[in-house]
Amino acid sequence: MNTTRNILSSSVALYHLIVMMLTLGQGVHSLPVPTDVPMCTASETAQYRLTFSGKWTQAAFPKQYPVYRPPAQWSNLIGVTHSSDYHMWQRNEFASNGVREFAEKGEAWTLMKEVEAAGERIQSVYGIFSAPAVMGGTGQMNTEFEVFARHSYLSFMVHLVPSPDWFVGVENFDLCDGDHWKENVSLELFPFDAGTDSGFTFSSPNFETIPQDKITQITSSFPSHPANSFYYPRLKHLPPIAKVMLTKIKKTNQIISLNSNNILFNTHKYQKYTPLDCEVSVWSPWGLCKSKCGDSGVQHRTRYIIMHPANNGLACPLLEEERKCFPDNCL
Ligand SMILES: [Ca+2]
Repeated sequence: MNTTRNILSSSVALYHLIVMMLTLGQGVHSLPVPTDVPMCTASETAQYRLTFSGKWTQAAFPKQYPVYRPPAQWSNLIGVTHSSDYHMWQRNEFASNGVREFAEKGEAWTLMKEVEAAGERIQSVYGIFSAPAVMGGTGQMNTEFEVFARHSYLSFMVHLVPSPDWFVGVENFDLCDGDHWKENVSLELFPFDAGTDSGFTFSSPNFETIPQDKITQITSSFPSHPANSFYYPRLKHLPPIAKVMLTKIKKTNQIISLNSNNILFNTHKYQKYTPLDCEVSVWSPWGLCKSKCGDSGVQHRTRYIIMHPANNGLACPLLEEERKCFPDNCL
């Protein structure tokens, strides 16, 4: 209900802060950077257009798909351009407080303060940018950013709404390739767990993880618990839940129209529809044995449907069973 409004108002505030920080960031690129990685010898700067596409459909992710309060959607995108010694987030490492707040609530303030502090302290961050939220599981957001030879790395995050502490993103992607800038890059994105909230499903109530876990990738079999919203034991791999396209553009203020026909996503690896098998409860205890005195009778037990099948998943088994019995007490 309020989520949409909160996302919108925070995105407006975010732009003001970003403008301020970019202003503060002037001159940062002239400061020394570490020399333990191959230097990027490409021309000084390059400008990119980033297109984020949500692929979070009910067809691909039928289990517990959030349809209301709030429906499946994406937060703002928060991105950073930086040198190799900075990490916005890293798999198998602990999330910072800023990453935690963003992964849990889509709130970017603390994260942006951390990025700003890193820029001042170790001169590893050149810029921070954002793209507006996507109101739906599918749909696109676009933004542009600039990289420098000394700050050629991109990292970003987008929070899944609703979710306990789940996000997608890119960690330390180098746009420089020796002496030139990469022209077109498309990356498939998969969900990550920030390790700070133990909720299993998209709409789980807050449940802080104590002690904090490391950031891990969520797969169709991990966490290995049937209650998890991404647990699909029939799938070897989850389909990508989002994609990002990075396209080098001419450094002008004109909007360059993207010819998306030139960029081939590798969609054929994945089924469009993820089968979801029926899940039923355990059997109830056997009921009363109904019979006439001296005769054998029948008794019943039942079970109920926990999850209805979807997309050609296995149908539900029988929900009621009967067997012969002999009454203990004959009146
Ligand atoms: Ca978690």
